[in-house]
Amino acid sequence: MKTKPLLFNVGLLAAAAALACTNPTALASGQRPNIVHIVADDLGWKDVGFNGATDITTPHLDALARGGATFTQFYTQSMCTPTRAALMTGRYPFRYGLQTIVIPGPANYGLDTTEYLLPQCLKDAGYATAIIGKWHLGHADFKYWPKQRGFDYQYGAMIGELDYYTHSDAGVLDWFRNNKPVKESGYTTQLIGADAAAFICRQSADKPFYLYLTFNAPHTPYQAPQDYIDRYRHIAEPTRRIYAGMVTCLDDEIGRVVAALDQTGLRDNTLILFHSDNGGTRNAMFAGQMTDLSRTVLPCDNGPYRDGKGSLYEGGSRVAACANWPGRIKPQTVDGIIHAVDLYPTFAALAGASTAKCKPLDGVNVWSVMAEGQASPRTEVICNVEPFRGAVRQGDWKLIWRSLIPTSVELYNLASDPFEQNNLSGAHPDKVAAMQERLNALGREAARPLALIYVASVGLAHGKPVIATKGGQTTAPVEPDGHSITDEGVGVHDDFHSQKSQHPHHQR
Ligand SMILES: [Ca+2]
Repeated sequence: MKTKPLLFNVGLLAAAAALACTNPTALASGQRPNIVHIVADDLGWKDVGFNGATDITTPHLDALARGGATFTQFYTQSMCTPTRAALMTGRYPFRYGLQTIVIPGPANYGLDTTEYLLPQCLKDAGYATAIIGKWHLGHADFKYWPKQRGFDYQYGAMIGELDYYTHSDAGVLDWFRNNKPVKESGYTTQLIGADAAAFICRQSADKPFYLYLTFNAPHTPYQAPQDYIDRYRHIAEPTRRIYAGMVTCLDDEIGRVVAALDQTGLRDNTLILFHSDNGGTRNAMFAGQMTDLSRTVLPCDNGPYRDGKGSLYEGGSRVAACANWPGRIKPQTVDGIIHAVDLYPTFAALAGASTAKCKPLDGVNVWSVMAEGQASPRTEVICNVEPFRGAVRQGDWKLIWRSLIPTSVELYNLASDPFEQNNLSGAHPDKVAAMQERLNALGREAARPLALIYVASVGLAHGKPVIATKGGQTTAPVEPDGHSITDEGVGVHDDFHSQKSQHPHHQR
């Protein structure tokens, strides 16, 4: 007799869901899938339950991972703008000048408008396209904005870092819907989740959609609703406590999106892919500008992987990732190598879209890797090519080359040494030389980094001289502990910076 009220409640819930989210014609199997592409921002590799987090709970992500594929070698670039450019173009960012750092707020450049972007490609194939969340591929000119680059619908931020409640950066509002400023209250993670669920409810079953759902969480500044922070009273370190709340809120909003797919009957014909855009921040230089780092212990945990965001070590670009599509993706752990550039041709193939308008793609179709765990067609990853450093992985071997003085060359065998502790460059001079030549060849064809051009133009502009005066000193133009753009280091210097912000969660 206990089941009767339960059934009644389930019926009520179903009726409420039907009212909230009606979808009259459910999709038949075999149709082109909807794609919900969820990107987290600066999430630590180990800060999800499915990668072994013990102090942060992510039940919705864990359920997606358990029912689908969990990826152990899913690579991105090591920072926001380069990764997002790789996703949108299917091409490495060194090809069009976005390989170095991110697009700064005051900068006026963006992703080359001659690139044929993923949303353009899918839209041309009949998909509805939406970006809900963060863009960070150009904001100073409308020609760079996502609505102008193939997205039918846009909601969220254009730049890289914003206050979760005021939705602004340095007093400038960075919150838009379809290019129009939006002034509203709310926590960005929850606003983004709610808007994504509403978008899904608006879709018709006869037109597939691509939803690029790019949360700014858990990027700096470290802010979370108090009730989420209160769930983590057992975490003593205050920033880690807030960060844990941010991650669980992100997880709840992903749960809301999955629920919307269930309610609309679209779940069975929807591929959900989740990944971070880069590793968790382990170096204060890459922690954004809104957080007082003198008072902050960097909270992200990349588990055993070396270093984090901004670095060419694995912690910078080997990210938490999983994919789920009931009946189509086999539940298992997948070890094949996947890179962010591979998503474009993979999604295009699923959508039946033509990539003929693309410039030469670096990405390859990895659907058999994702769905079946087959051997990956990708055997090489160009981690990055910059004028001052580069890294390449070929098979199990990875070369990290710092070309600044002092130079350094490191060679690791990731099969036997995935945490990059034993530099074997001295024992394999021929391999080092061949991999250096590969990077040099790519360097010769690389576009000049737009960030370096921008910074040089700002730094060398003829401005007001700064001269000390009697009885006082001028303000130093660069803070004593400041970094130059090329000071991020490759090799020993990365460790120097990251060790300054070591914390107990980070295990080597
Ligand atoms: Ca990021």
